[in-house]
Amino acid sequence: MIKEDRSRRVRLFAHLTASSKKEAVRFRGRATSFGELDELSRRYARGLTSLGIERGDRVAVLAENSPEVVIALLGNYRIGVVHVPINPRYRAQEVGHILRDSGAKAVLYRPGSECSDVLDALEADAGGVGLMRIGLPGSEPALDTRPRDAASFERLLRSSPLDAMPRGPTDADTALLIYTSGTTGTSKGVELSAGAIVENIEAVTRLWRFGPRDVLALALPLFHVHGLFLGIHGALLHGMTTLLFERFEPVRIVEAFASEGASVFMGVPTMYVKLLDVLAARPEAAAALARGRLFTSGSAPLPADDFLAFEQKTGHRILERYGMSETLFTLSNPYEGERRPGTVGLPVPGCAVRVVDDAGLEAPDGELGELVVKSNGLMTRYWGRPADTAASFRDGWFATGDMGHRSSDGYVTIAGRKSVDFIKSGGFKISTREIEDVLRRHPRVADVAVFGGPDRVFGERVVAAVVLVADGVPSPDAATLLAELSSFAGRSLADYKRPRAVVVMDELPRNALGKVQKHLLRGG
Ligand code: MLC
Ligand code: AMP
Repeated sequence: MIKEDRSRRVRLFAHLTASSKKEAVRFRGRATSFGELDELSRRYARGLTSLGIERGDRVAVLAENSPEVVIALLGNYRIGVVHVPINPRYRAQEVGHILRDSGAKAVLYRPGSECSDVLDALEADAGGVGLMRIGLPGSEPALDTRPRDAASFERLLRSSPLDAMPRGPTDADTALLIYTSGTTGTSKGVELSAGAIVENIEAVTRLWRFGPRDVLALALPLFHVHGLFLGIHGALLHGMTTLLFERFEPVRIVEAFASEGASVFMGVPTMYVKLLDVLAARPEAAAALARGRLFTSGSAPLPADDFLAFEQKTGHRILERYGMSETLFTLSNPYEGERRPGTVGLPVPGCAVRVVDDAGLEAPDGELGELVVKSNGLMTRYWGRPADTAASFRDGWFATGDMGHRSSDGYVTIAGRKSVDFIKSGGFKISTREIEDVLRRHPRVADVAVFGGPDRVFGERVVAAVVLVADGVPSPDAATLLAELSSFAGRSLADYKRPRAVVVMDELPRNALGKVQKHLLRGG
């Protein structure tokens, strides 16, 4: 019989008991110790079980950052429930897709927030998606009797704790289902096992010398792999204290380094652009950030100019690394040794990277090709999409769709991507097709193509090229048209997917097969 391995999964829990008195999470001045995380996650797990939720079931978490999200994550790991984080900026169309596609049995949400309106709208529209609601503590009083809720989170925490780690879940079990935009209109669920997550996050964070004396300032959202895995899992695995923020405010990050003992910050490049603004306006901020041990960047390219400006102000060379929901983190600049601006460094231990040409042959040093990877953090599969899973591999290597080249000493530089059908804005991956499908429903729009234009703060911005309906009605001026289309898109899609610029055209440039040539739009 094959031994059911639990050895990596349990490493996430080691510090809950070994460092039980130590502060694990500080949030809005409130401290939760590792011991409290242990007890509360056991109670939550017991409470969830009493609602009939068991190993393999999916539980969605539609909420802003808070310690409750960490408690739910650990509780879900305990019983082998699949944690499905959802961006609380999402609108009903986006949330409904994830809830239906994942077949979630329950959703954690904050009553009284916009997310409750979204859940109400879904229920009214589709006659309910057949899931239990669990209300997180929030602005509304904690009522166990709220009509739509199966339970309140607080009531689950009043359950008696589970005695110990249940024997059920193994390292191979899917622990997280992370939805990521693809080149199609709807997002795909990426299944990640507990074993793969722990293996990869340990490899990266050991490289970065994470340790119990570090204090992590974390303002990344806990619904993507960057904040949830490198951030929360990294801190749990090393017994580090996390200063958790609901949202990113650069001044608060500076304060965390000035007076709250922060030593590590990880962010997307947009956060560094905003930190540089604070550094320019407040000279004392440089000394505060200079006290830190490590600053890392990822999820989108960090411009070399920002790397150099940050170094000039704070003395820190930002450590840039590369990753993806499907593979976790496969390339990183070294901790010791040269952190080379504009590059994502070398393969992480346990990962391998090749740059290949169209025929799948390794490209010579310095030549552009697609990055294909092997990773100790590789997804198990796309949830319910065997054809997509199979199509994403080439000769056993995961094809990332990112283009890049490798220097003679092994440093990889990312230089664009194969597909023009998605955009990375402020670290969020956005499907252009999803926005086109929505804009096409606008009465003025005859044809539309969405593409990524350059943006100083967000890296890329959403731009819509539109052909207007020829109905003799004079078209509005550019600003009015943009406001109209942007608010129209915002009714169905998260705010950051709204177009930030509109270009009106007589017709879209299409090739002989009818496909829009977006590279021509981007070029002009
Ligand atoms: C916010 N806005 C954005 C945006 N974020 N616009 C475009 N792109 C974005 N990413 C817009 C809002 O719509 C709003 O517009 C205005 O900015 C102010 O909103 P806000 O909420 O106050 O913005 P802010 O909090 O400053 O958000 C910026 C941010 C956020 C950088 C903190 O975008 C963010 O948390 N990004 C991180 C994403 C992430 O974690 N990615 C990791 C993916 S995993 P208006 O018009 O209403 O004013 C991955 C793998 C890997 O990629 O390797 O890591
Ligand atoms: P996601 O699907 O949200 O996990 O985003 C993964 C994508 O983010 C990758 O395929 C890259 O396109 C991009 N990405 C991540 N890290 C970097 C980086 N350091 N430089 C450039 N692009 C990056």
